[in-house]
Amino acid sequence: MTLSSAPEAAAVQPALRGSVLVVTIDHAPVNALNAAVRRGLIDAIESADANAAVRAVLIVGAGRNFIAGADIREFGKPAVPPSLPDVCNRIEACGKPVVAAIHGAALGGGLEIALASHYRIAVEGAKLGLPEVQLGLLPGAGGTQRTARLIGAQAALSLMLSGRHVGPQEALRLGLVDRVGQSDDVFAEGLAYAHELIATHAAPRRTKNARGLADKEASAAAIAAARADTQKKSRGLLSPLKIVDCVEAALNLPFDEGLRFERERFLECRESPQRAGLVHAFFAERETQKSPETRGAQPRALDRIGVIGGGTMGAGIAVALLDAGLSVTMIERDDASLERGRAHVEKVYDGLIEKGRITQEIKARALQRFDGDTTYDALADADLVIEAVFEDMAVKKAVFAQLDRVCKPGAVLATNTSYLDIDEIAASISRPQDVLGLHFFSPANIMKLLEVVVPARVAADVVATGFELAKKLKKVAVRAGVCDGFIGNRMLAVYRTAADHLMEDGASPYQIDNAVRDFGFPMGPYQVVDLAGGDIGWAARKRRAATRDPKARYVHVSDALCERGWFGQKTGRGFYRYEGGARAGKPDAEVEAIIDAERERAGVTPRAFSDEQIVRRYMAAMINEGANIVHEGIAQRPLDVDATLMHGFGFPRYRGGPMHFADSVGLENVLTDIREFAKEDPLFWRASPLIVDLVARGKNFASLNQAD
Ligand code: T1G
Repeated sequence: MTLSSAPEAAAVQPALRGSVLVVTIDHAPVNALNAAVRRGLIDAIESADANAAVRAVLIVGAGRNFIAGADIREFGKPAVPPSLPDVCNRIEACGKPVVAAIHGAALGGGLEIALASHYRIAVEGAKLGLPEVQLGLLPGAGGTQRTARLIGAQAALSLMLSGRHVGPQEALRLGLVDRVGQSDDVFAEGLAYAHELIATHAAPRRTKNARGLADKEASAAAIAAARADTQKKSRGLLSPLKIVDCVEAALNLPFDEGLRFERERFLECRESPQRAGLVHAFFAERETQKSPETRGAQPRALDRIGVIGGGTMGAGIAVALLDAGLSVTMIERDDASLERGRAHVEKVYDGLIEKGRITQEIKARALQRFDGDTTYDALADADLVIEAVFEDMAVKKAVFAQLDRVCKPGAVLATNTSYLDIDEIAASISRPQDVLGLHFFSPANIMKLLEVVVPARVAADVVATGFELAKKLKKVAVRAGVCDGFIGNRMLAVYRTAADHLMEDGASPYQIDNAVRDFGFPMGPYQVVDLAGGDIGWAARKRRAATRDPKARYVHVSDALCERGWFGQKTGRGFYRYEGGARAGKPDAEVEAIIDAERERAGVTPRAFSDEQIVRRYMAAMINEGANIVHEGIAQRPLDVDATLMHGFGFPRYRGGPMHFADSVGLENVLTDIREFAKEDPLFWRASPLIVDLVARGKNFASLNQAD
């Protein structure tokens, strides 16, 4: 019996090409720096130093990227030597000139490897950056020390605090790279550069000796400015201020002490719950793209798209499609409505121009791909049609009847409905297998979340088409089953009710908003109501009135405000007063008087709540409904709920979403809270069977996230 098996290609492949040792990193899918790659790099550099025939070293990545960074999947697991800082220090200490040739991503530890090299060349399409801050970390392999020395404190802080990617030309201007290749053949460009260095007898040029911090006064000023700005903006995040401290250490300490300073702070960040939350968010928003349908079916064509309706949603969806380079035909019922629809689209672009986000030219180019019509016949060759008309079943069915009549076989017919029964819409036409829910969030060209709602009879390739569209629109798509509110709005209704109960029991809406903002949301629930318009929730409550459990507690405060026409910002007052059209509202004594009257009517004796008590109830309600949604199969996994709440409802990313947060506080503790609250209101606080089962088995939500 032969034991041979195809040797797995080594993660790092050194090969001598003349007098250049070419070190190729080959670790799919993105050349992340796992233990094998780190080991292979050190061995390659050792061999270069030991071999007199080697006169230069060239480091290059196989596949589409140089190196994507440290292997994020290793965090939280026992460290395996060699550490990345050791690898970088070993590269920098090499006795032969080391060239890093960059294509695709050189991010985080990937850029740190390049910075530890002596010379750097990038080719078109390369993206360089230090995005560790987006993972709750900081560049922990010498990046804070070398980047500041190479490009100066201000540029280094801008790069590390934003986590943004820079292209080859900007990298050249900053001094991150020495050359930009003439061709996109990264290997040839890198080899040519290495030969040139040999021919000119170039010595190793160590970044730790770079003089970017020579102007101590300017550097100190840049650090002070960054610290002040970060204190204002970092909103509870741990790593940004530590990045500033590390750059200050680079200014004031010898290199090796600066490395030690950086390493201590990196480890503090790596062990923090914020890193765990942000890394979970990173993987969750990629895992949601995987569903049984996307694994098993090919998407249909997506070249010509129709949008029915030119209102706020229709226009926002049209802009999202145009921004993705797609062609859009908008259908409205008559010329005047169509003109209004086009004006809505133009208004979105003009707003972005006003903010300096885009140029007139980008708007003009986008509008070249936009046309409109008042007859459905214009959609005869559309690949996909998305309707965003009035939220009324009869209106939607009439639209789908027209689409059924004119659209070509195989066209995907999607509804943007927020809550109507998509199975009922699908059953109303001859091709239910082509009907899908694509639930955008307003403003549709900005909000990343797209709920792909899967009716019972839809074809798998239609669902795959919905996910493919999300990828083109650079949105986070989450698969949702059909129910009232799908995933996000269904949860919102429940945790908003929990807030209403707190309000009637004694907490003011202003205290609730403040507590929720301190938890990390950008706005509290009552600020959200005032922004979106209280009339929307009012209509939903009236719609649900017929099916609401009469025994369920019902707080009338919101209805009382709506009955007065106090819908929020658009009417100048809601829960808050917006004097002179101000966007920031002020608490309103009249609202508090209404709340007192409602408490009296309900026979409630108000009691005080701490912010911590408010957040525990708010989160317990959110987590419990999220568990029900997973239990019922409306969401595939807890991580799908996390991605939905983070990308559509402002859940703080560093907490990883409600289900990850529940695991971090302990599911048994959440269940204990729910059972405690159920003593006051057993109907509202019914523990989800999923939570009861997981706690009984000593499991958590993460155990349900494993790829099936
Ligand atoms: N580690 C492990 N897996 C990674 C990874 C990483 N760094 N980056 C991507 N993946 C996986 C990803 O989960 C997906 O897996 C597949 O690769 C394709 O990813 C010490 C500590 C590189 C621009 O933050 O920005 O270095 O779903 O869908 O659109 O200072 O991935 O196929 O199973 O995103 O072509 C810093 C993170 C790490 C870069 C490619 N680096 N990655 O985009 O593909 S911390 C980052 C990205 C660090 C040091 C510190 C992008 C990309 P699967 P993808 P893409």
